[in-house]
Amino acid sequence: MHKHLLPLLTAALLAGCAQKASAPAASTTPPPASAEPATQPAVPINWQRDAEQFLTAYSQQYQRLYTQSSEAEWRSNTHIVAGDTTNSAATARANEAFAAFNGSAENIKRLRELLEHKAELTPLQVKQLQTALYNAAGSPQTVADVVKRRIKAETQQTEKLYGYEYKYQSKAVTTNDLDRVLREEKNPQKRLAAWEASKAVGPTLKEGLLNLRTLRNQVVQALGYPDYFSYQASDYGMTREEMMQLVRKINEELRPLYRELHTYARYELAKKYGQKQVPDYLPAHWLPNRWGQDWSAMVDVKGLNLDPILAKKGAEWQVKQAERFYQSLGYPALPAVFWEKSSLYPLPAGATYKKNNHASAWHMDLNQDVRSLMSVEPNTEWYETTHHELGHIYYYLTYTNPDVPVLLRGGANRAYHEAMGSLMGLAATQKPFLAGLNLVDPKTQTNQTQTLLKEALNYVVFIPFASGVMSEWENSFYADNLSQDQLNARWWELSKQYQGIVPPTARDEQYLDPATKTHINDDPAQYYDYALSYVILFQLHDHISKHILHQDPHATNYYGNKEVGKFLRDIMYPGASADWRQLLREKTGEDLSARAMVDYFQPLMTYLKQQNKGRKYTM
Ligand code: X8Z
Ligand code: ZN
Repeated sequence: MHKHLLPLLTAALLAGCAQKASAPAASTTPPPASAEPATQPAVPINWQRDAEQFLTAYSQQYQRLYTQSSEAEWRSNTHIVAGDTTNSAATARANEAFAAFNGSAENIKRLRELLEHKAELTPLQVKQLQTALYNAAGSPQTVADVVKRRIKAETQQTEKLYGYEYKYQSKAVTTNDLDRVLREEKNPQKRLAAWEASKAVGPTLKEGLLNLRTLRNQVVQALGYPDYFSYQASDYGMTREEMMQLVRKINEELRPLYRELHTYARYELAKKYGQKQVPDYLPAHWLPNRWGQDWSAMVDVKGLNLDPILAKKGAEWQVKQAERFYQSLGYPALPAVFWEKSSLYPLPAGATYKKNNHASAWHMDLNQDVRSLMSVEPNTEWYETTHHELGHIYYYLTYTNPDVPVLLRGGANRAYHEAMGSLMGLAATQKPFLAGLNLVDPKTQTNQTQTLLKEALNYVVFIPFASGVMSEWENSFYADNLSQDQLNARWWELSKQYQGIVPPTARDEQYLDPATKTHINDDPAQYYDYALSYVILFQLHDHISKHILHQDPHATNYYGNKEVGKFLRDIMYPGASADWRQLLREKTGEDLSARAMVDYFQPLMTYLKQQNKGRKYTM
């Protein structure tokens, strides 16, 4: 694959020696001692100009190979045919080419060389070079064979996960079907069967996941990272320990509220399922979500139930409505390519192929080709997810501008990227918003405490899952080399400790329940992004409500407010060229903190304590 690199590197090296300095920063720097023979007049190297030339050529190649990789991945995730190897072979080829470029020894050498002259470069150049070096560590060609095996194993793992045929009541079903049972079914036996069906994919992924752990760790170790978890945390400018400390702190801050919710849920669900004994820990199949990460379907707020409204409007309406919301804030209409090339809805019955049914958003070419992969059905969960995905899409479109170089077309950090659309999802479920759009009757009295409870069952309940179970498990898995005969035991140990959830029946090591979560397989060691994104989301929402809209954060209507749009666009615009800590401080006046999230739900504490009076607390 070096054929792509040679012209580029030659150009960069030639430029490095032949031209005169012009920028002031560089002209004050003496040339390296070995650069010129003593007899020649010393021509100072213009590091800024050299870096610029290198980055221009590098970025062009990067964008081209990135696009080819995206196209192949898109195909692999939207057309999964059991036993077919054409897609996976093409994807492996494209990803290998991209990896070979990113991790090429020549590029790494040049990046390091330029970064040695950091002081003479512009901050924007330094950021780009650091990003390129970070990318290189994902696929260093000093261990080309390991990288190649990782790529192959990753493609296979995704195909296995999404090619899997789930069975419930001896019929083939989708995960949407199983999720519906878990949201709506009252019969505990049927719930148990659906929950177990949703976990049946786990064991098929065990060998692949263990192999991926080794390969992922080995790849980043080649450039000096201790393990894959540390590598992912370094993207925030943090060590693994710092990241774990941060997510543990967030978890502790929300723990008192979670404890109340947990107690409440045990008693309410026991009642609902006709159980006389209230269990100390929640059986996993009682909860309206496969992993117990969102319990909001437990509560119906009279007058605010979106499901019947959405059912009438249909799946397409939700995507269009989400677009309208963004447009109302001043964002542009989605480009034609989004509608032409996205895969937004479940496959028709009888399709001869499968697709990745977890929602995602794609910036195909780091330019205008943006797409989303979803399986939207008309219900509250997908309504929020649709807003979430369009948040990614509008983030892509906003930082695709002349001031943001290709290499920095990413979020201020990964959590920002997750926060934007989730924020819009929250805003799009608040009563004044829904009333303004005539989706609910503004005159109907609705219960504010029930509304807040439903929100807590979504946002608060998520925290111990994301910052506790997922992050701790992956930390053990990648950094502490969790023993392969402890994988499931550790998972359930953490679920009990953080979520207060236990498996319905013994789940020994023949199962691999963590692997049923897509991110464990294809978005590794980054799930704390979502925990942090919720924290940031509430910080942004708090600021928007109080300082832009002058509305109660519990009852806002963002719709049509151009100032809100400007606030969000200003955060999105610089992409990863911004310093994420500085940006948060600038925009909200605060450092990253669960303060706003805790405040938002504080009114619920009194209510829950009252409800839980006399009940046994077990966490
Ligand atoms: O995975 C996602 C997004 C990916 S773009 C749909 N989320 C997490 C999950 O589903 O587990 C959003 C919130 C949590
Ligand atoms: Zn997302």
